[in-house]
Amino acid sequence: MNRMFSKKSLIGLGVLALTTLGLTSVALAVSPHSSWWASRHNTVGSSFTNMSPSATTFCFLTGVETTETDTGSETARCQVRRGQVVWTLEAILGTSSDADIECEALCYNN
Ligand SMILES: [Ca+2]
Repeated sequence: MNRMFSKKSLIGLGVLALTTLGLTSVALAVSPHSSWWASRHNTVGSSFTNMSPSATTFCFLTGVETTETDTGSETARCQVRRGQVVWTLEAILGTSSDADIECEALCYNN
């Protein structure tokens, strides 16, 4: 009976070791790909930057800076979207004569 338990323990350790190795390999596969920015100044609307391929990378927002968004209509927004071909980074301003928005993003290989 002790021998059976011992075998099971060994099998359990083997499974644990393989799982750990698998998870480590996945973690090591993620590597930096590229960095991007988009900005818009003084006028309502959207300015966008096409980033890296959506099939092989993932991107996320890393920085935002706004100035002169000091009245009710002066909204400012950064947006990261996964398109069918590429990721896009968008800098969006509401109605304004002097507001600014700057956005930064990073992309990593899947
Ligand atoms: Ca303003």
